[in-house]
Amino acid sequence: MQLHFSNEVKQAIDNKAPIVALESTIITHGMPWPGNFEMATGVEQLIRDGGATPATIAVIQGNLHIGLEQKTLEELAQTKDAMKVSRADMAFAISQKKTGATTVAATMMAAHEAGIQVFATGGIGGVHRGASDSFDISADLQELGRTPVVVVAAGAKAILDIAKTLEVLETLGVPIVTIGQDSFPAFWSQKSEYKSPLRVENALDVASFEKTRQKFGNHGGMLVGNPVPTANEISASEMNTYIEQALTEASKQNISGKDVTPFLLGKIFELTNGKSLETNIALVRNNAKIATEIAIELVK
Ligand code: PSU
Ligand code: MN
Repeated sequence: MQLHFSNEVKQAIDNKAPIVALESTIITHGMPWPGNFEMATGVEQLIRDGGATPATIAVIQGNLHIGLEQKTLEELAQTKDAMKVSRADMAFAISQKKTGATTVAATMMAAHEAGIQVFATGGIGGVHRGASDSFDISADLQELGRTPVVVVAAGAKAILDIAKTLEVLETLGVPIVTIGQDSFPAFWSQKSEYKSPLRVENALDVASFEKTRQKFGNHGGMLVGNPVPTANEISASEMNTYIEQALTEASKQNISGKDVTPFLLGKIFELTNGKSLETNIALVRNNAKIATEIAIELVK
């Protein structure tokens, strides 16, 4: 596949320097303008300041970009009709010359194609509540099962069925390792009621775990759970009332398929008067920092 690299990513690849991939669905479908653009540029800068190169991934008019120039990123953040591109849509978006934002699944796929080993996001997609009827299980999970990229996330959102999400990842052979606590993080809140299968204390431990894992062939992805900072968390009990309302609204309006996650995020943003967005930005930044440390250690 022909990849379109930004200048800084091209240089980093030539120098074998550390690179951190970033997704773009969070920009177009996860947050409103202009907070989405501020988040995206802020996170990129944080990665540079930490000593790595950011590579925001998206499909722009049919070209798969690994790293976006500032102007392109700004345009994408304002695009109202960008496709939400998961693994299933990638080749379609490219062949049909579409502009689309990549999900966790598609970003992993593209990052791996570009030789990038580490990716920072907010939260992964997972098994939706009510999945036994809807069968709604994010392609992010399958991707973690097959593509060798380390994904740093603040866990999975409580809009999902976290217990089933953990079970599916276990079935797929995906290690789930949480940094600094026993509980698997719940996105807006530091702790879920579920135990993380594995625990390490810092980014260096993750890197050494990953280096060992790389000695096995076909090792698939790894999920690193990094809890939201204390100052930015919203308690699970407070979030639960908003989540219940958002879920009720989604079922009333018959929201299904790709629209479910963006709809719920948008509703929760409204219900929290934007507070959920502040938390979302803080946790993505926190994940970018850890991902940068992991990426630096992995190229050593
Ligand atoms: N988590 C967020 N914000 C997001 C998403 C997840 O905090 O915008 C996006 C990611 O791109 C993830 C996608 O890959 O939602 C999952 O969508 P689905 O459930 O349709 O697979
Ligand atoms: Mn889905």
